[in-house]
Amino acid sequence: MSSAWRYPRVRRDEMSRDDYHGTIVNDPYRWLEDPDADETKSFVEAQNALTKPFIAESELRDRYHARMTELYDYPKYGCPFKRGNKYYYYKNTGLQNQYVMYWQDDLKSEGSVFLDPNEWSEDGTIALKGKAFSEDGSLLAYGKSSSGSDWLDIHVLKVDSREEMTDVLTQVKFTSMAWTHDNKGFFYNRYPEAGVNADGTETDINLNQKLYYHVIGTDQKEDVLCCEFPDNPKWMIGAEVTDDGQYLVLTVCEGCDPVNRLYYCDLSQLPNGINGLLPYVKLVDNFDAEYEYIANNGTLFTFKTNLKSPRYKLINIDISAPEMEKWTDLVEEHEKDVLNWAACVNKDFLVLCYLHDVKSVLHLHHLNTGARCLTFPLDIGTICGFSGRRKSTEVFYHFTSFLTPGIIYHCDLTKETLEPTVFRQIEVKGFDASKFETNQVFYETKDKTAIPMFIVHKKNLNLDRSHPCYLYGYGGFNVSITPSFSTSRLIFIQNMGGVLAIPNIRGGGEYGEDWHQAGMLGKKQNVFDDFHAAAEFVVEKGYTTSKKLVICGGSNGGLLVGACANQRPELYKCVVAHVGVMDMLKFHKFTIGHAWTTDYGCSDKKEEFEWLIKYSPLHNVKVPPGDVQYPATLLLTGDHDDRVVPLHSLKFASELQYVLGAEPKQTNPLMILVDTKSGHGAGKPTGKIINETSDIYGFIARILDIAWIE
Ligand code: X97
Repeated sequence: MSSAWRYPRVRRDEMSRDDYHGTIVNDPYRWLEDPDADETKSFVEAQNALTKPFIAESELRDRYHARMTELYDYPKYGCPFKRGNKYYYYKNTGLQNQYVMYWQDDLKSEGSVFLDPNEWSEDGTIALKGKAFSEDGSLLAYGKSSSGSDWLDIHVLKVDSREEMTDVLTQVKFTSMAWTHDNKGFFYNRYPEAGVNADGTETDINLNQKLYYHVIGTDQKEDVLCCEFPDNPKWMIGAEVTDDGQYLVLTVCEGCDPVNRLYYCDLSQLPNGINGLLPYVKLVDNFDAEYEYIANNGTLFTFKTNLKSPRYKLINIDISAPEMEKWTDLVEEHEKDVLNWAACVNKDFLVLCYLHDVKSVLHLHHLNTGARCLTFPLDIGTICGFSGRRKSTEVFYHFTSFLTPGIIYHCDLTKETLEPTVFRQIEVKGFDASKFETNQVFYETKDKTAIPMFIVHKKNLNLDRSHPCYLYGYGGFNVSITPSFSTSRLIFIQNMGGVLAIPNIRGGGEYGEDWHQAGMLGKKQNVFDDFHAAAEFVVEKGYTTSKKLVICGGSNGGLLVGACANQRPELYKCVVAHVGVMDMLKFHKFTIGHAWTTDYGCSDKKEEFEWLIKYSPLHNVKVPPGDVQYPATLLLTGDHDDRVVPLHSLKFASELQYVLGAEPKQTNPLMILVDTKSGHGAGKPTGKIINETSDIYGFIARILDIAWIE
């Protein structure tokens, strides 16, 4: 490989600096925070002009693209769900940009197309995001989002005729959609200030979310403001109508922690209907715990909660006698497993999904006593989809794992035997699971905590340090990384001879709220230590060497790999950071970044500034000692990413190139790829997914000098 790469000249503004509690911190690329400035646009162009040819010159990139296009071309299905008297399901025939919604009269008949987002744009960049059928199933409210933005417009469809109503609601983000059972309208959330003319390229902070009620057939201007918290601009409002239609349950949160206030409103007691701020009753008026509505029989409510129960449990609260002393446990917290979700089905049953050492376990319980009736048989893997309702007698659940593309099970709960049947098995032509194996190991991290890790590779692998390894992590926000099927990673394993390693590092939800809390705020370094230890494990056991070790992460995981590369450049050969949070001193100033202070803290506070400055990727780039160089780096972002705004990656790329780019020993490239009409990930069209994964593995192949294995 030639010596240093010729990086674009990037202006440093030495006058841009901030005073954090007496510490002056330079911010020389502040000008990159303006996405509309010509200088920013030129920067992006110049960077893409360096990165795109570098990847295009990777011999493997086009083969990867062809293989991915071939292998990904298999029909994908979601669980059927019943609304009104129809069944609906999502299906992608293989390479369609967006999943299509189908409907059918019964499970035996053929489905036909009900709603096809592929018709909304040529390039598949308009996606369906959120939906809610009216109680009688006659109307569908659904969200349309463009170019991957979190913003959506809500539209309404007449189900029978599939005619579009004139209703279009704008300025909508992080919304609920909850119909009143009279089918007249629904509750949704809107940002009155930031939402005007926003398209997802702006970076304006999202504050003062409000809850509105929209009556079908009326103009959005007439919508009724139902709930707002002007004294608490960060609060967000979740709204849900109970199964019996009588109550509106409000869950108020102020960020990403699993905690919320809990309010309700008896909709049957509004003499003039919904015509103004709702007279809600406060059941819980603090952020001590999370409460999620599961079911109610009149005034007796069941909630899923983590109140003094980091692994979650079900409790009953009679809202006619709401004193906390009278709350009772319906299903107690498990001693080890985490209660992931719960659903009420078939009148008085509950389906409970637990996580046991990062693998799903599914049970059926009685709603009235909480007692368990049965455990559904399940392989080792994840329940990634479920449908079932209180007023329905059947459930569907979708199982997946590293080597199982998907199995949808159906269970008729009226049958005595309760034997689930395979409703649909997803097949990938050209994929033979018997050639691969998955193992779960537990390794010891810096402070001796045991961390689980999944390792996937070809059968009979020699542990001779010869294999490229793709180490993926997330490590935050109570998010659990569970086994799932990935065509792109299987190609890496099969055709690039790779090993996939996924450690379930702290900060995630794999073992409940304790696991999450052990990797946040002042303990965030645990997350990086767990990841470094995972890397050391795969090297020590002979799966790979540091020279062939690639670390990858997206979003909070982009922060993870950025921080890890800074801390241990000698341990990693290559870093792929997707839509990462890189400026830990300023993330709270843009779009919804303020919601992440629950995990990260905030530089406005002196103590928390001290945590953040220690690991912020942007602020910790240095030339490694001796002859060590910085890992080859590929940053990726999208111009419509309004979750983690692109400026994080733009500024980090600039700093990497400035600090390391002129070092003669730095032969590993430090590059960034910025996609257009692309966002944080949700709703990404298949064509873009295939291009992006081909670029990433093309980059990896060029860095690691990997030859294609047929
Ligand atoms: C978010 O940033 C989501 C932002 C909006 N949002 C909240 N609370 C949520 C929500 O601030 O959607 C929430 C929902 C699920 C999980 C966590 C929070 C909410 C809104 C209304 C009612 C109830 C809850 N997220 C993080 C993210 O994208 C991770 C998970 C969701 N990050 C990007 C974190 C750092 C990088």
